[in-house]
Order: sequence, then C-alpha cells, then structure tokens
Amino acid sequence: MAGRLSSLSGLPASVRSPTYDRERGCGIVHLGIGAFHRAHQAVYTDDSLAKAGGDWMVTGVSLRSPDVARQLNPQNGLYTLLTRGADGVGARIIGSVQKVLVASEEPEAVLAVLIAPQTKIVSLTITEKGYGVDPKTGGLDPEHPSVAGDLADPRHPRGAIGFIVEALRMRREAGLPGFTVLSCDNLPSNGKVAKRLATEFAAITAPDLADFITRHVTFPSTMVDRITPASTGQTFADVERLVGRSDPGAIETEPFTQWIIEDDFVAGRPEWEVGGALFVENVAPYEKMKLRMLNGAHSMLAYSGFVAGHRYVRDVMADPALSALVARHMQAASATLDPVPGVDLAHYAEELRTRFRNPAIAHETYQIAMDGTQKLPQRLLEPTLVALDRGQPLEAFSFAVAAWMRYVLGRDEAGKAYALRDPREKEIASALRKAGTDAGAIVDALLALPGLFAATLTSHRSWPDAVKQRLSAMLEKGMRTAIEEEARGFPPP
Ligand code: CS2
Repeated sequence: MAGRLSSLSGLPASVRSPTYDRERGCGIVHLGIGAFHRAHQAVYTDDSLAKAGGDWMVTGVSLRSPDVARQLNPQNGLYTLLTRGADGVGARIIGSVQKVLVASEEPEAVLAVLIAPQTKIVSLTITEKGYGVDPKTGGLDPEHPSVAGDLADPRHPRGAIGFIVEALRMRREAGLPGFTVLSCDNLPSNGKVAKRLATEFAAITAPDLADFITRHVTFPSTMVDRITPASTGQTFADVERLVGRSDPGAIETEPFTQWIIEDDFVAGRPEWEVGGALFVENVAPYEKMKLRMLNGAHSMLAYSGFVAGHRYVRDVMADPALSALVARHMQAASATLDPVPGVDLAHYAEELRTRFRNPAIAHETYQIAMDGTQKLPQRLLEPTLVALDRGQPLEAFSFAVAAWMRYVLGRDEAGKAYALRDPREKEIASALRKAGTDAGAIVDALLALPGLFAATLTSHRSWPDAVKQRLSAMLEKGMRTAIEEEARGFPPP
C-alpha cells in the first residue's frame, strides 16, 4: 500500500506539482469545496499562484459533510487531479487549497476566516438548492432549510448566505473592508441572485448593512464549465499507479475547462487569466448558452437515459436514437439564444457532443438527474418560454420535461424503486400519490407544483398536451420505444 500524499517530495517527474510557496496568505474563502471546485476554480488559482504569485491561497469550507476535510487536511490541502481524455490519463497535484474547515463542526472558525483582513474573495459552489431562492418570487425564501434557522439566529449562521451576511456585518463593525462574493453555481445571473439574497437577508437581520453592501461588496456573475464525475475506485487506483501515493481526496475530470467571469472585484483578484479564464463585462449570454445547451441536454439525456437503462453519459451517446435527440435538443436550445460574442453555436454544440462522448469519463446519468426541481427552470423551462415567444418548435423541450416526469415516478421499468434525490421529493411523491397512474393526471399534478412551471406554460393551449402525449408513450410503450419514436424523422448528425 502506497504512502499518503502529504508532501511533494519524491513525486515522479511526469506529475506536475506546485513549486510556489504554499504558506502564503489565503485571500480566498471557498464555501462548498466539493469535487467541482477542486477540478475547476482551484486549478485556475493553482495556475495563477504558479505564474503570478500573490496571497491567493484558498481556505475551503464544507458546509455540512466532514469528508473533504478528513481527506485533505492530513495532506496539507494537497490533492491529485486526474484528467481523462482521448490521449489517456494524466495526473497533476493541485496546491492552492491550504486547509478545509467544516462549518457544521466549527462555525466560529469559519466566521473567523471570513472576517480575516486578508480575505478578499468569498467564492461559492453550493449547488442550486444551497441558495434558498423562493421559486415563486426569485428572492429569498425565509422558510428554506438553509435560510430559516439563520434568520432566527443570525449571529450563529449555518448556511452560505447567513455566513456571508454575518461576516459582512462583523467586518463593517470592525472597520474592515468588504469582499467580493463570487458565485460559481449553474444558475443564470448567479452574481445577481447572490446579491439579491444577501441583501434581502441583511434587510431582515441587519437593516443598516444595506449601504455597506452596496458600497463595499461586489457580486460578479460567472459561467463555469468542466464535467466532473464523482470519484470512483478507478480514480484512486489510477492515482496510486501514476503518483505512487494514496490520495482519498483525488478527483477526476475531462480536459476541457472554461471560466467566464465579470471583472468586478472590490478588493483585487488572482490572475486567473493565466489559467485561461476569460474576463468579460457581461457574462449572461455565455451563461444562457451553457445552461440551455450543455446542462439542458444533460438533464434531458439523464432522465431519458437513466430510465432507458444507460448508466453513463457516454452510453447515451453510443445509442443512435438518443444521441440524435441530444443533437436535436442542442439545436432547439441554441435557437432560443441571442448571438453570443465570439461563439459559433453549431460548433459549440458539436464540441459539447464530443465531450459527452468521451469514453474515458464515467459520468453517471443518475448523478445529473438529481435535484431536478432546482435545475428545470433555467435549463428547460426558460428556453421553452423563449421558443414559444419566437414561434419555434417545442418538441425537444416537451420531450425533456416528459422524461423528467417519468423519472420522478421513482421506479425503473422493472418496477425497482430508486431515490429521486431532490429537495422537493416528498412534495412530488404526495402529488403523485393523488394522481394515480394516468399520464394526463400525472402531468397535471406535476404542473401544479407551486412555483415550478410558469402560468404561460400550464395554461398554454397545446404545450401540456404535448408533454402528456410523450409521457403516455413512455409509460405505455416503454422509454426505449418512446425514444425511438421521438427520434424518428430526426437523423443523427
Ligand atoms: C450537470 C453539470 O450534474 C449536472 O446537472 O449538468 O454538473 C455539468 O456536468 C456541469 O455543469 C458541466 O460544467
């Protein structure tokens, strides 16, 4: 058994590893240090530390689970990043994370780093459901599990927005400057969302903080992209082989990476451009493109592929009928976009499909299928509304929504139950119990979930029927046949 990765000495020459001083200051606190942060922003920061220096080490924070802290702290924050592409697998050691705190175990330590004078950026990957958005208003949901407790006891926060607002309050009281809040989640206008929630939260718990937030805190939006499947036994075995150490914190990802950021940092930032980040004035067109074309197609193929028995995205892409539907979906999604500066959308779609086909990446459809209620609006429903408005075909979106409805029934075609893994799982189950087994009743019950589907859709003259027709085919003929019928007339590209 190989020794643990805890220092950089004696690593094979083929493994790139940090040569910069890792004892320098932590200018970044990252909330939600899961695999995605470690495969994406932390890599750009590693590049920037190597080439441009600065006090930009990262203190990672896990809001709940102690796992990442247990993996990384004994390794001084070091971990291995495997990149799997057409030309094989490569290993690199990332050094930008100095330590990891667990908010549920040591909330005071988290507040202490958030109010440290050296903290200039607080970045977030807390997933869609971590924000506490009220789906009906788009603002703060005071009943949301990650918000309600913090509103009741704002001096002892547990959720991301609560931590940020309390830290800002303490910083203002101590006469310290603000920081930049950098959301890196797959939400449209993620910076604006973070700002609205923090401002609404502060209006309740610290009403005189509003002016400080306006003047001393910025919330740039970002578009983030890198396919990062969950680590598996294969990840750890490949790391041992390539690095000669054991690393329970190892993660794996694809070669492609993209980060587009609004350049609005109130207290400076690392030179992430040396790692390839693109700074722009307005990230919205890129975000919409990625959410509707990549993530929208991902959700569609995850629901239909999972029910059809495909475990991985690459299996879906090897299925001619489904891969034709992926191409159709991307085409329909691209038609809902305004021109995106410097991007040829047909080429972008082509590139996405190549990434989805990557045979070395084992990205589970079940992983993408989670949290559907949090993902549907920006990925599938907003583009449906645009398509409606522009008089464009709706088939691709109707099929994707029907596939989600099939998936949330929670049983595969052999009758075996699986967990939906959605924060609204209980509500969905109770709506479905009342609906019974009729496709029409199921669609009506799900369309009635509060705040999910816009009235323009639920009261549209033909859209609900188009979804019902597709769900009924999925239920009566099976997902396989439904996919084939849907793909008929739409040849693979
Ligand atoms: C995926 C994303 O799990 C999901 O919902 O669609 O995590 C996707 O892999 C990333 O956004 C790619 O950048």
